[in-house]
Amino acid sequence: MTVYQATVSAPVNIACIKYWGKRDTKLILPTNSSLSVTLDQDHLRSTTTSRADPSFDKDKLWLNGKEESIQPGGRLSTCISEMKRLRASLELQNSDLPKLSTFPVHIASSNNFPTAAGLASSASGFAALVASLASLYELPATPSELSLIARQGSGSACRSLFGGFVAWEMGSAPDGSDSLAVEVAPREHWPDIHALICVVSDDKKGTSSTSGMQRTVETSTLLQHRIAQVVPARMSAITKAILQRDFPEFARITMQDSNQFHSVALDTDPPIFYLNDVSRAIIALITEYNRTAGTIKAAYTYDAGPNAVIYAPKENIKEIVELLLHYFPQAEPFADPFALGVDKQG
Ligand code: 2P0
Repeated sequence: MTVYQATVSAPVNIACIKYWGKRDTKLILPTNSSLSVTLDQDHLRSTTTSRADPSFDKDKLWLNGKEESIQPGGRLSTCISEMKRLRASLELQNSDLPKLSTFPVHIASSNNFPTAAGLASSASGFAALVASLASLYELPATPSELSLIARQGSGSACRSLFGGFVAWEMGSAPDGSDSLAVEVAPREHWPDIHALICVVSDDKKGTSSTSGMQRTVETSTLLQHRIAQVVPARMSAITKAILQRDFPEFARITMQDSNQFHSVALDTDPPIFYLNDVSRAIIALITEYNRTAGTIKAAYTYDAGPNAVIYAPKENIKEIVELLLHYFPQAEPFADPFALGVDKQG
């Protein structure tokens, strides 16, 4: 008997221009475009195996070994049914194909990074889920086409379908057909940039991204300014900086955008605080490091939590790790820098 099964993994991505706000919560259409770097270390990935079998009684999903319910109409269910729809249209074109679209699927997904790393797993998780179903169904879809579906699982997931430097173009179509991820530059274009993940706290965050960003959309006037006046120019400027491998410019924009994202969180009613005192001390340290160097040698960025991600050219990583360990000697996780690219120690 033929076994229909596929296993695919997808990496974590960290945004330089932040996604924060939806104009359509069901389709997950953002209020602004965003841009990220996909981390290419083997140990920061979600791996998903999908299997289709007519003997299964229904679709099921296991996350890190624990079964999760698939709510009808929910994000998981949407991604699975969209992928089945693509398979069904392929089967219509080629009647020799087995009718996998009619079989229930069992999906098992796991992350190889500890939850303690404080990294959101929804981006890599939904990207891996969609990629594994695309492989199972042998869909001739491009990463951008798959990103349309991963986006409906979790917005940031659409960017994890590509490696390297990736933009999520917000699009304007009401049906979301042009809200997708595109490659800005492959990883090989700029292998010198590394990322250092500094675990400040592994506590579960107080406000989830999904509910936090909606509160921001409903209450923050600063967000409206950000959407209209700030992000479009930053998207062009950072794309240019990436294409020109201009680190100081890339870093300046990345830090400004992290700061503005946390400002719109603070401008939300009631306010949302993701940074803590240690996060702010790291911002001060990197600022001082750059000031004394007379040039920008490192960029910090923070997502919906207190943990820092520091982007820097490879040659600066060792110095930055030593600096962090000097000022935060108790912060043992700094000793394990996750380098982007060629090696673990930067
Ligand atoms: C980002 N974040 O661009 C931003 C920066 C957090 C801060 O994408 O509701 O988990 O699933 O679409 O993708 C977090 O948002 O939210 C996020 P949903 P998601 O990476």
